[in-house]
Amino acid sequence: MSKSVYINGSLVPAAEATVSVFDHGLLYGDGVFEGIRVYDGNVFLLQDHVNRLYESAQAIRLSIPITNDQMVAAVNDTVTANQISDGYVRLVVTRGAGTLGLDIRKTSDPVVIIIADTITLYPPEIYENGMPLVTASTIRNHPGALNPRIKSLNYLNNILAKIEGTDAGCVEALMLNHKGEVAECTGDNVFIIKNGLIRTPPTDAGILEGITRNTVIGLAREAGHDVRETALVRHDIYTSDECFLTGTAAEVIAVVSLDGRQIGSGVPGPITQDLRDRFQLLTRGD
Ligand code: PXG
Repeated sequence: MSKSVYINGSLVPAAEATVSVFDHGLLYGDGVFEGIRVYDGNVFLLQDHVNRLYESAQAIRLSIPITNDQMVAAVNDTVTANQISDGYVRLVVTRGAGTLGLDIRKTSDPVVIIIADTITLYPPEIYENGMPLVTASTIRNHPGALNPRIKSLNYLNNILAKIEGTDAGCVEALMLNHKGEVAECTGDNVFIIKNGLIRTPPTDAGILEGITRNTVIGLAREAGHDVRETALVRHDIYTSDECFLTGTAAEVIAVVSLDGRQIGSGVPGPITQDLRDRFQLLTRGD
């Protein structure tokens, strides 16, 4: 079956879904996006992702040309048209084509793109054994420069940190904020557990407010855990009993070392495993 992509109101064959070389999304990273999972034909937490997309757009003064409800319907239609039962949706809104200059008034209408595809996950061994992590020297964007709460098309900050992780043989990298505190990873949020208390950096640490993060906070509280959003430094991770990451692609994944320091017993911990099981139950019902 050939793939079809939604672009500006219609579903077209993938090869015909094109944008202008003058699109400010390409020229300047001027746009916003979302990555969403499809489990068993259901687009997981679609409304939350669409809401975050509109908030990101609002923050960069990008007016999305369709309503929130139309966006939800368009995502579902694209998933159905591509017969995706387990996969991934990429929602992109660019500023649109314009002149060679930064002025947003000189751009035409924004372009809305929805791609439904398969997803590449971390290798299963990393889920079984846990993930080693390194701290990148690239710090997370200063919130006063480009707020990490905006899921913008400009991901160079994350890409530079990811390169450092890859160079060190890691699939993720930890990013600190401008104050030297723990922010997040390049595409995942961070949690630690110490003496049963679960902690994760607050949104004002300069992070994306992850939808998986918020879901896992809810699941952990339901399970009777105390979860606090507090500033963390690397020492807190080095000395934690358990550490894990959350994200749309990763779901819940254990971290077993940071910068060569073993975390806890060096294997995925029991609370992490329980939260992973609860998350899987929520998404897949098994
Ligand atoms: N931090 C950052 C910087 C992210 O980009 C997360 C945390 C986790 O957020 P969610 O809402 O997913 O729990 C992200 C998410 C991709 C891709 O293809 C990236 C993300 C999600 C899905 C796909 O690069 N980033």
